[in-house]
Amino acid sequence: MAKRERWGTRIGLILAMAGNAVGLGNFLRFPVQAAQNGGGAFMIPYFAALFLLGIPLMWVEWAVGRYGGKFGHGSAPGMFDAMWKAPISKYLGALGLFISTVIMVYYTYIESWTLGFSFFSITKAYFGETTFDAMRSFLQSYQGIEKNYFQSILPAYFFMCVTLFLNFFILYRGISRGIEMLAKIAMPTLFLFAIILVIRVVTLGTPDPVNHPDWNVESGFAFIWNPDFSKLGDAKIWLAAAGQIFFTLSVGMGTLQAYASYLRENDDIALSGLSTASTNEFVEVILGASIAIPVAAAFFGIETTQEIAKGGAFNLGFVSMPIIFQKLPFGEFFGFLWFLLLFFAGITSSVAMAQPLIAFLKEEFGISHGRATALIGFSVFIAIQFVVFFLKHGFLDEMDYWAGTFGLVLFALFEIIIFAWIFGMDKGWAEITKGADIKVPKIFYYIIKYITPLYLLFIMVNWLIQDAVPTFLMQGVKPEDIPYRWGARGLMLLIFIAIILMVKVAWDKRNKQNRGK
Ligand code: LEU
Repeated sequence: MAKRERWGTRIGLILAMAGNAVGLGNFLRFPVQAAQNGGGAFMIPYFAALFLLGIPLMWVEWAVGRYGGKFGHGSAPGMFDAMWKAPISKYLGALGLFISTVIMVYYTYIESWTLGFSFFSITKAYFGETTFDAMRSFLQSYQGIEKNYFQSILPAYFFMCVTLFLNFFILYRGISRGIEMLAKIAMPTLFLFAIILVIRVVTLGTPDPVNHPDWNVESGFAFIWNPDFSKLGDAKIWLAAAGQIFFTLSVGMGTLQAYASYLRENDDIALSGLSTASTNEFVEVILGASIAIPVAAAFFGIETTQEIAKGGAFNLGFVSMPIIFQKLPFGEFFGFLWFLLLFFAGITSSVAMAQPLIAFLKEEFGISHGRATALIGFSVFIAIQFVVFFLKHGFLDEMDYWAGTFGLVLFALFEIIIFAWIFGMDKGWAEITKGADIKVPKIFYYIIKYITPLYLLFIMVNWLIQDAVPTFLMQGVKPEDIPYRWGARGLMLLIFIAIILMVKVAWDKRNKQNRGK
């Protein structure tokens, strides 16, 4: 077996894992989800999901990854196959490869907007667009949806190319010289930028005491942190909270496992996994929660902030934030920090999403690192064209729904059943605690074995009853978008079939070789 790459240092590994988890989800998705789901009402199911789904799955995925790595596998098909010798297991693993690949395609495009907008901040390009309509129109003309400030999609296309190039350049340099190095630079910078922004936000007070004495940062914090028990009966909020935990921690997509596969057999995973989850949560609920919502509450009031959040995932980050920057002294500088912070958060996540596929091509097909990276870079470049040009028709939303919301839960359900019930919880527990630098509370043995799978099952059943049919039939989708949405499904199906076929070919080849021996 060829010698596998390794992480250079422990701190590098933890930063890379934290970089994988900390992403646009922490700064953009989280505030929007919290605001859409009633602020304080959201946080209770959120923490429940963190302790019953997020942290247990974090440990499981590190264990699955380190175990698979022992057999030379950095992607889910091989990992599942190592834990469960049944023909189907590698195909269930293929789902993991599919999810990370699809997310990579649309996520890098959003990430590239942040790079663009950091440039537009420092050059004050959007200064003068001071109303919601004007700023929305700026964003939409950048995205090629209308013609206004930008007459073509070229600037967006340019930043997309730069972003893709940077991603694949880092991936080309490999685990420790590429991904680890990036994390060592990007993560501390991200922290610094976030802290500067938080300080700026909390010192804002009440920007307009005469006309709007109750519009202030405190009201924003109160909105998020005053628990609201009245809405706990609403299943939607529980599902949204679980979805956010999945997305933000990067569980259920095969990327944490891929990173963990570069550990040595006796390296700790208990403490490292917990550190990763804690770092992510610190960034999300302390830093992420202290920027977009409080600042919007101070300038627009809580009601409008909730309206903004309801207007979609990008309204808060790309529309309302730039309006606020224009009201601040040195706003161009704070805007630059905000969007560059998002870019760093994004790129440390997007490289993780390509890693399983790279590992797959190298390990299961014997393709060289350079060629595997180039091949995937090229494929992502082709696929991203659809996202860029059909953005207006919901292409990105469709991919985000099936891969980034639904797929994660389904994959995690398969994974935990294989880990806790087929591989077996006793062996699984031994894996999690092997080499551990902390004592993992025994209660997690039972949580992983019973509660997490049941919780996931509950989510799936709820989805089947409530959402499956209307979503599948695209109820509520604009009629003119339906063909494009089907197009997105077609593209995803194509990617899925391609991955399944590759898995089949790789295993057929391997079986033949084994028989020949
Ligand atoms: N965990 C990442 C984030 O919070 C997302 C994931 C899809 C890579 O942005």
